[in-house]
Amino acid sequence: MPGIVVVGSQWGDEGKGKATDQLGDRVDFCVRYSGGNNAGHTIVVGGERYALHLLPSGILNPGCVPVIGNGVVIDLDVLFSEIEGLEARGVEAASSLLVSANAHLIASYHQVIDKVTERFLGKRRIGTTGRGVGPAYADKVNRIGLRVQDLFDPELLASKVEASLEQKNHLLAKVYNRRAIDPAEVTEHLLSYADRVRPHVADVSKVLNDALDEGQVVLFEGAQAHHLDVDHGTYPYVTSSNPVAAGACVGSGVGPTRIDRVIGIAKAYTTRVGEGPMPTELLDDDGERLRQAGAEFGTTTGRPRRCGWFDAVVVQAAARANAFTDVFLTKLDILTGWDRIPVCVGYEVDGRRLDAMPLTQSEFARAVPVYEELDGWTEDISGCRAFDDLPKNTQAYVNRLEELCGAPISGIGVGPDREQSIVIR
Ligand code: 2SA
Ligand code: GDP
Ligand code: MG
Repeated sequence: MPGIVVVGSQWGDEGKGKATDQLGDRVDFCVRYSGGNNAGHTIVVGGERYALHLLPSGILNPGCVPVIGNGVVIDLDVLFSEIEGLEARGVEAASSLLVSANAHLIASYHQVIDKVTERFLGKRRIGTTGRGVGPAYADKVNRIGLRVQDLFDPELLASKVEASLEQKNHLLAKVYNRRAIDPAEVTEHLLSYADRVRPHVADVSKVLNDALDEGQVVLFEGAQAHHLDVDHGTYPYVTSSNPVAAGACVGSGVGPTRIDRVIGIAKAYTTRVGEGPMPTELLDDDGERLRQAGAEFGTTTGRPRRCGWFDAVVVQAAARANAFTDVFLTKLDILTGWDRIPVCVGYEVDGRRLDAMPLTQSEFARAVPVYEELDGWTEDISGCRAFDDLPKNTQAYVNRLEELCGAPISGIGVGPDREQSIVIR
């Protein structure tokens, strides 16, 4: 199974970091293919917690080559402070890192635009992470983006920054009442990284295709999730890239026939951070109880995550569009202690019963969940390492979710640590 994609099946923070890290000792290359440092992927090894934003989670496994593909937007300040942070903790992060020459850069002005736009939107804001990710992708699509390779052509970089800022400074002054950003300062700052970036730049598409030809294992680590995808998600409340499994091909330069396995990561309940519809959201004490039990706060921003019951309709849609071969179910331990656990199996929209997501976001925003209630359990399951160790009601919960998701559950997370997992198949 040489080409494997890990993808979020809900609205992010399902535990993709942990799942990726776990596969890591069998993986030769670990590739980030979309998003930027809006992501926050947490890995816990022997009680030590690592939060990665830009580097692939496989980096904690010696021998696994970390790769940043062309589909990623890179904030160089974050990249190098992440590398330094890991090295200070004894993780050799930089030596084998490969970065695509075609990946785009996040400049300081992208962050400024991200923040002022959100403020300007007011009630209609997206709830972004404020890291400049959306504006960097907007420049990419507008063909005024800065790429890694531009760091090695200072004149080209300077002219691109100037061109991009001409428009933006106008907007900042006239619409947002902000002072102009100096293009020379931005260019100089970016160029200060050129010598450190140079040794990492590679033809990522060629490296990965050669590795796959040799039978090596390449793991593509999705950031965010299916329902945050700019094409398939709950638009406009989405990120500005393609986290879906197909994005692994676009964002790294491998063809679809090279992907053998697509693992959907699904949390045993639902969370979302930022704005946008979430039918099963609990705005009462139950939501707070899930948030506290699951420590549901943004890994990047610290924002409280919105919490609710498992929405099988949402996961089913992701399973279909990403062709999940299997599902890794995470944070099952967090559900310990409830008498009954509701699971959303459909919606009611304007008096109609739906078994799938409605066609329009206007309808989805009005969707009222239809719940099926399953029996809960009280036993601590964090020490379980085999499916048969789980209490009967927990097994029944997993089995029902598997039926509803439309893909076999291949693993279960029962705690944040690398060791706290049950591998089923
Ligand atoms: P952006 O910043 O333009 O990508 O924001 C657009 C939407 O995408 C959501 N988004 C995320 N959702 C969940 N987790 C993310 N990463 C961090 C984490 C989030 C944090 O691991 O916890 O720390 O707040 C992530 N990144 C982007 C975002 O909330 C917007 O809804
Ligand atoms: P990602 O963005 O999908 O990688 O997820 P995050 O790292 O943002 O959030 C997931 C959180 O849940 C992190 O704090 C993980 O350490 C934690 N986590 C992952 N899997 C499990 C699990 O099975 N049980 C528990 N209790 N925590 C988990
Ligand atoms: Mg996260």
